[in-house]
Amino acid sequence: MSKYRDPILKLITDERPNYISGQTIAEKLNISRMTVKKVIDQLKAEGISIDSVHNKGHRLNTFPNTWHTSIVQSVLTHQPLFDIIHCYDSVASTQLEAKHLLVDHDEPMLIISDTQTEGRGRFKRPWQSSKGKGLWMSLVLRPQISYAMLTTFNLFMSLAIRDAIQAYVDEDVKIKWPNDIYIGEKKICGFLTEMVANADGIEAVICGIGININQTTSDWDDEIRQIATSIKIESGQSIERYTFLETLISHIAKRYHQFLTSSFKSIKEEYVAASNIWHRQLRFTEGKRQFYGKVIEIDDEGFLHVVDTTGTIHRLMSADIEL
Ligand code: BT5
Repeated sequence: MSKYRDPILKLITDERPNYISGQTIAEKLNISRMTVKKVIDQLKAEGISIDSVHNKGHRLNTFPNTWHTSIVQSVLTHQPLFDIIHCYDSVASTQLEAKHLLVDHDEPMLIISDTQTEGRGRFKRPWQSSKGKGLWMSLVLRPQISYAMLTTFNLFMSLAIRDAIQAYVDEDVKIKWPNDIYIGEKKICGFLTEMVANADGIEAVICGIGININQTTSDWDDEIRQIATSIKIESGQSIERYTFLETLISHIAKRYHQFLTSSFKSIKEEYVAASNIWHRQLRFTEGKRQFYGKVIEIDDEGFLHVVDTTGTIHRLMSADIEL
């Protein structure tokens, strides 16, 4: 593969919806027009839809249905969160990939894969990552914060993800505390936050996000089909994933800034209104403990207060909740 493949694809994407001439590309990269032509032919052979017109140049017609690092870089040029982006066709898990990469990179970064062979939820539960149909990503951030402050990170992230999905569907998109996003009784997204710490404090926060985008029910096995939904199922339309990613990252950037500069109290009202855990009997699992109860409130630190069937009140930082 030519070393100019990615730079050329990025230049063409940067210029969209306009054409960029072969001459301009050749000058910017200090290569011959013949090399430009060869690489563009190769990109077309890969299935990337590039329109080439005599005297005008080359234009990206539509975003491909696979993730390309240079296209993601172009689409996310103005976001403030990270400089490093890596896209893959397939990895075991973007969380694992992120943990390997952060050892050699101090910078925040975004890892995306088109599928995962060992995608995982919390407690190593399997996460179904259909190829080409979802957004399977890990975001590595480097906030200078205390351990205590990290407890509210998920709450800010869930509002960001909720808002991004809500922009695509009419049905109410709800947050199931602490880290699921639902439409009705079905899960459309799950995410988890892990951290790498040393004696001085938090080194990195790795937020793994899985969003079902273009799946239909036949993409899941029987078990998941009963409990999952996708943006396509809810909206009746196929979603262009690059544009969705751009929307999501802009919501995450906004909420991450809020997280760093204000307390959970400032978004609590919004969070409470977006949650789906009120006024119903729920089953809570916290470690080995299991009980039924109703949520009374979310406090200013983001902890859930639950009254169980015996009248005992529990203050939870995290738990599995069954609706
Ligand atoms: C989560 O765990 O919901 C967090 C999922 C995080 C996945 C992302 S994808 C990118 C990154 N790389 C990874 O390897 N992981 C992250 P939890 O609350 O434990 O829920 C897991 C449960 O969700 C499973 O036991 C299934 O019941 C269900 N599930 C699995 N795949 C699903 C899917 N595609 N859609 C909806 N539910 C699913």
